[in-house]
Amino acid sequence: MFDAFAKVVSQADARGEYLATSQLDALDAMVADGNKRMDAVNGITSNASAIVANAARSLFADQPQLIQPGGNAYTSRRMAACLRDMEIILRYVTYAAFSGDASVLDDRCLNGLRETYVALGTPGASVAAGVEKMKAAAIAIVSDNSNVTNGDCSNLIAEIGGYFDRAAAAVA
Ligand code: PEB
Repeated sequence: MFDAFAKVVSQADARGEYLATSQLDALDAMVADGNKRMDAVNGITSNASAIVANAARSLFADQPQLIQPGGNAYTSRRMAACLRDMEIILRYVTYAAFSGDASVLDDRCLNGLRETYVALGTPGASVAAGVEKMKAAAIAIVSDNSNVTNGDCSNLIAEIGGYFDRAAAAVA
């Protein structure tokens, strides 16, 4: 599990090289924009329940077969497992956003998840659709610049969107 700093160190060490100026500049920019990152993570984290619940509701509206008898989220046990899975994925996306690196998401959440869903008979494409709905809600929260110092967050928003896309692609 890396953050952006440890990742750069690890890559440089693997080549036996000093940190490159371009790498130092990139990390310098990340530090300079650190408050944006913290605000974004805080915004997603403090709205996590609503993000999950609304995404699930929207997913079941689009794919009602999931909650009909025989569906993959039918019975409260499976519904609970589904909401829990979405919550887990969102939590790891917030860790990746905080770290500025996807490795925590990859190593602790996505690795083997596709195979798990295949084994369970859970439709990965439906999970991916739910993740994309969480992405839309999270990006809307991060993009809302009321009550924060306004600045350009386009890079950060693209980065965070990328973590959701990565999670969706891992199970689709
Ligand atoms: C992954 N999900 C399920 C299980 C596991 C995971 C390991 C089996 C064990 C259990 O039921 O608890 N666990 C989860 C995860 C990590 C982890 C992400 C990462 C660290 O440790 N059903 C649907 C939707 C979808 C869904 C498409 C969006 O209809 C999910 C939610 N996951 C779902 C369901 C089950 C499940 C288990 C329904 C239960 C499957 C079953 O028992 O039939």
